[in-house]
Amino acid sequence: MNAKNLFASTAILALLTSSVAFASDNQNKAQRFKAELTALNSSGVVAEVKLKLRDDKLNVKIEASGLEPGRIHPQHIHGHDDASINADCPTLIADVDGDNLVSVTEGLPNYGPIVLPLTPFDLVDDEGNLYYRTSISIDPSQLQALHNRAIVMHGMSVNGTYIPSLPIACGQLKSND
Ligand SMILES: [Cu+2]
Repeated sequence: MNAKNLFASTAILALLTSSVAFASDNQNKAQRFKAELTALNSSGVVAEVKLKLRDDKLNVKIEASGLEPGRIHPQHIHGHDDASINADCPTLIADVDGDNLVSVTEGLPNYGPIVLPLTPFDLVDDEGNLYYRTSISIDPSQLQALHNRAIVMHGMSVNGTYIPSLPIACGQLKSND
């Protein structure tokens, strides 16, 4: 290898090394988000959700109260297909059929479809509290623009019938860095 080639390969090596260092810096930086959920459909449910996204791991913490004891309450990240549109939470104005409930479909114009289920869904304790921790492996491209997403919890009895899909709490995710 002559001096010119040696110089070129050293320069390329330096470039490679610096771009690798840059990539790993980016990868290791955790993004944190938080949502304060308020009740939907007069459920009385309040919840706080914290998310930490690093690389392909999403850590989820949920603390909720006022849930129906002994039930599984589906919980999801919701958002619009166009991730630049900010998902929000419906009010009773979203009740199209006039039954005084916002059904899961009536809320879709506000919070959009499910982006990611926060599974496993755990049983709620006898007092209606949920203290939830999980770590989900995800494809990071699935979770763009988390600051434009919302968390929705579901499941409540109406006139003695449990409706697992009925929205009971909702909150917008905000950056919590
Ligand atoms: Cu949902």
